[in-house]
Amino acid sequence: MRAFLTTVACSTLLSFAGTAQGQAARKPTDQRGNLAPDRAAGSQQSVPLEEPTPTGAPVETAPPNVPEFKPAFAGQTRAPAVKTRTALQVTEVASGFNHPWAIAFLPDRRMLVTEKPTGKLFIVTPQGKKSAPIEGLPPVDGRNQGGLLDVEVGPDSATSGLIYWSYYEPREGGNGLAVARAKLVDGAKPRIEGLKVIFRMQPTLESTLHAGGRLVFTPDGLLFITLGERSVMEGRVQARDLKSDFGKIVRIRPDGSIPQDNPFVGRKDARPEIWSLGHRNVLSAALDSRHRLWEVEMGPRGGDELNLVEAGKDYGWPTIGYGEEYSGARIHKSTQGPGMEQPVYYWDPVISPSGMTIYSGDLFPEWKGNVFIGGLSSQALVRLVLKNDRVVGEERLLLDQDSRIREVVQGPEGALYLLTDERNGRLLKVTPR
Ligand SMILES: [Ca+2]
Repeated sequence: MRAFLTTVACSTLLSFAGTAQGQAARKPTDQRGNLAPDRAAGSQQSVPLEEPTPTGAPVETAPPNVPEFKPAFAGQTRAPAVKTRTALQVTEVASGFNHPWAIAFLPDRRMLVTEKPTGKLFIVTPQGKKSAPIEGLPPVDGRNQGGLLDVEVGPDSATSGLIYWSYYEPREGGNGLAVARAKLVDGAKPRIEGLKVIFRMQPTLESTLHAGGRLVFTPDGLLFITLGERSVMEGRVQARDLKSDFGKIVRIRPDGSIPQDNPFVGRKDARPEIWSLGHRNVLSAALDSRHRLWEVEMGPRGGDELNLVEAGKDYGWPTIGYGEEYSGARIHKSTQGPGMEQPVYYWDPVISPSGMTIYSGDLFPEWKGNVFIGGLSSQALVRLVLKNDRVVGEERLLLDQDSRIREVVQGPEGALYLLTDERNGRLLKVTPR
């Protein structure tokens, strides 16, 4: 598994020293695009024991949007800046993807790559050769933040060939997030067979925003699905309502059935698939080395959050939080409330998170246990150093790429693979130089 892929396929080699990242290179990070924000974990002690806890100034230097909200504990925001010592090489593996959203590795090291607005799914070789779009996927509602979103290879894919994907599904009376699975049939014209929709977010409502859509398989073969609250007020107010899937993380079996040890099974006032509640729009999620689920959710202005997600817990949106409306209007009376969890960390101004991995590879020993998050409006690969489940250091990498980063995954050989969110979206690979 540690064999390094020496085939550098690409057209372009872009290099930079990670240590040369300075504040001067920072771009404004608090301006999102015109669209409403759209952005979906694993860890242990991420600092080797001999490493001192970082100290000093934070990486963020801009003033907060909501200065009247103060952190609940030291280190909940603006952790000290840290710098990667290893010089990085960024290699463009492939390009020409129309707003790609997700990467998943097949057992043979080829990748599945989704295109959000077109609903197309491609197979890409490690050398960057792209297949024809896989035939047979159901139609998507590709407007705005909808479309074809995450893709995952099933836990038994080597024998079953099953792949899983999430998408905004057009429905009678609106739309909603759905998750489907099928067997991938390889060949010159790849296709799927045995399509089954295993999950449909309820209720149906018309919205092209805040879909959520990250998929995370657990080692015991269960599937977490992150679900946004749809952005429109009718959806937002359901984020803490157990009768609605909006603003929830759910846990199902790969065939769509409900694990009987889910926290709300047996309650008449709750949907049994719900794992956690009170989320806004979770576009970053990953397991740590202890198999715990972490997520980063796209907050309002000044309110992006990192959370450690536990069964049955309420993460507070829209009742509590650290941000405000884009108009500057108040959302929350307070940052804290009874029965509601505090984020482990928050960003004000925001990073606009999408994609997440908790590094477990051998290619970058200094990154073990660190959290990597794609940044859209921040146009950065955000690195967090954790210690005892708190953030003790933050770094913004790849600012010289001038690109919104939609996805970050760890490849089988320990490199990071990224997607840029643009009309000519690129698949990038990050290795030591
Ligand atoms: Ca929260």
